[in-house]
Amino acid sequence: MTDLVLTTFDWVPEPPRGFVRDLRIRWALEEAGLSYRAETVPFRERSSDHFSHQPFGQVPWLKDGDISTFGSGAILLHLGERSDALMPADPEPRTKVIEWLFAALNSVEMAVLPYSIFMFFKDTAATPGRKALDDFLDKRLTHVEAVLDQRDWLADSFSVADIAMSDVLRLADRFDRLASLPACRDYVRRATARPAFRKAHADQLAHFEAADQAKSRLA
Ligand SMILES: N[C@@H](CCC(=O)N[C@@H](CS)C(=O)NCC(=O)O)C(=O)O
Repeated sequence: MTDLVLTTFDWVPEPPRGFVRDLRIRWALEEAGLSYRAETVPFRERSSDHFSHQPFGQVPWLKDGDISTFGSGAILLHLGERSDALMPADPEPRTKVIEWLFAALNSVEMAVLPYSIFMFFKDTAATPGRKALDDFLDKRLTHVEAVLDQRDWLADSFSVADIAMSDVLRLADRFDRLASLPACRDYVRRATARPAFRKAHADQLAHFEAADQAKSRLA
């Protein structure tokens, strides 16, 4: 029996499908060839047990034997420790992976996420706050573009940093924000063409599709 258990929601509405962060973990597990089992928690009601694993009532979290860890970044790091396919053991390239993993989440996702919320709600009013966010995001993306123009992957080879960064950029791309950033667009294409991404993405979509079918059988 596998000792890796990934927890995600039992169901989510259509818009976030294909973007729920369990995808990052499924992807890493596929890249590393680690078998796992998916478990679910209700999307609608968040229990105290759910909060005991993920203190914000979110997903994903991963159980690895007796260890339970939440947050896609922490989980990617945890899995990186288990597989050279995700993070090299050699200290120099490993440090590069770690810094870029944090940069993906802390420098890029922190700007892409609020932008995506505005776009999702079609809130394009040119308020000062929105303009500041746009400028901030532009700067982050322009710097990532310059880096990706020089190399295929963020560290020496594909790693958990690329899982995080390409998934973050995928969200920007969803709202056409990479239109003038060809290196970012190519990077997202390169990353999402990987068989491990395709499998992880298909598995997430199939998971929520099965939930729809189960719901309609009960209706
Ligand atoms: N920093 C967390 C964020 C987790 C997160 O935002 N999860 C979303 C799904 S992708 C969620 O659970 N949303 C429901 C909610 O916030 O209530 C991570 O990287 O895992």
